[in-house]
Amino acid sequence: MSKAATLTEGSANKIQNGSNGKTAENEHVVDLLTREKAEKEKVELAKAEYEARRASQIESIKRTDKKLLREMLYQMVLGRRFEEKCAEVYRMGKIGGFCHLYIGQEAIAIGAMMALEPSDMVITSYRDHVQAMVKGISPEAVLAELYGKIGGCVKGKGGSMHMFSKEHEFYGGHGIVGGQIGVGTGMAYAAKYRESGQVTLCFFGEAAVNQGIFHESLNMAQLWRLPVIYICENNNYGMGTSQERAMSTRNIAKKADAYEMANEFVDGMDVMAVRDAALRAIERARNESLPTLLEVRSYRYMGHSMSDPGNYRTREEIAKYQERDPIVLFKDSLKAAKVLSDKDFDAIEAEAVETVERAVKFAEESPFPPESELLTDVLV
Ligand SMILES: Cc1ncc(C[n+]2csc(CCOP(=O)(O)OP(=O)(O)O)c2C)c(N)n1
Ligand SMILES: [Mg+2]
Repeated sequence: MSKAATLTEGSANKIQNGSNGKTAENEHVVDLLTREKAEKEKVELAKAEYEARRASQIESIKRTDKKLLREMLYQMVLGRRFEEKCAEVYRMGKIGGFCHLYIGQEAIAIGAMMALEPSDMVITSYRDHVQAMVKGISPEAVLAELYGKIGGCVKGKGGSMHMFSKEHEFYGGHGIVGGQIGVGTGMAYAAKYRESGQVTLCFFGEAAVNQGIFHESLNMAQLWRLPVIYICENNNYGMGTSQERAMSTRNIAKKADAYEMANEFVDGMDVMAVRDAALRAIERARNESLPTLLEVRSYRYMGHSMSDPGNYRTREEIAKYQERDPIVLFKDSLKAAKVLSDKDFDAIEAEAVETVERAVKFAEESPFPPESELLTDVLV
């Protein structure tokens, strides 16, 4: 136990108020105690928030089909177990290159994407494994892609950051921060031009909105009334840089006001809140051919990528967000609404674990691409 932790609050006050004995060591201890107290208060606040959130989530659950609710929870649990397995096999050297995990952010992909029609289109950043699976690419094909194997969704040539499937209307997996905002806007333009009726969901992180492409795209989308939904996954960090250090304003959703575009702030820990906001935006896109910007506030539990030791934030900060874990929250709400029992949850958990094990077996057994694949599907 640290020296600070063994001190009582009274002795800390004494240190703080004492007129003499103000040593550098004392100041250090006071600093630690103040920080510790502030972090504890944050955790208490998070617990209270969690309860309020649960009450509103239950209301939304009551309006939703039970089979769909079960599937949503399954997809969230599958995403979590899949990503935990990715971290495990990455450490074993099975996956090479970059690997950005989505743990903590599952409510965004599941809430937004499960409100779509299968023919709608999705594009995202390099943090793309869970989105790929929710769009219908099998866990086997996603994991084999991570392994660089021929059974992967792009024959092992894309890897972690470049999941793609035209068949599933999933258009990547992009490594250039913000690059997909321009491409997603073009996809929505194409859908409108062809009168296909498709809606485009375009995901990106909060660090991407400081780039010109974000503003150029939003301007065009509103001007040309494009059926696109921009989803900013605000996890508060762009690699090791917090939003506070990089952005003049806290409020990203409001940036759309500059283009007279509809916008909403959404709680990214609440899968039903994400779904409800997505449904409103999808209706606007489909029926009025108008874009929306959703700022979904969330948090990633793991580092930026597997090689990030995460020295820029405290353990307490991560714990604060884990108090509001989106899967636990949803599970508790479903139980409180008497939609699912403990036995149902166990079955969901078992099914997810089994699916991940099947994916591992497939990825392990799938061969590496043969030499004949070296120059196919690539621009030369
Ligand atoms: C144009 C460009 N600049 C810089 C980078 C390096 N880079 C990779 S990820 C990243 C942070 C992006 O953060 P954010 O958009 O918030 O997404 P998150 O990783 O949090 O999901 C940066 C700066 C890049 N890939 N592309
Ligand atoms: Mg971010």
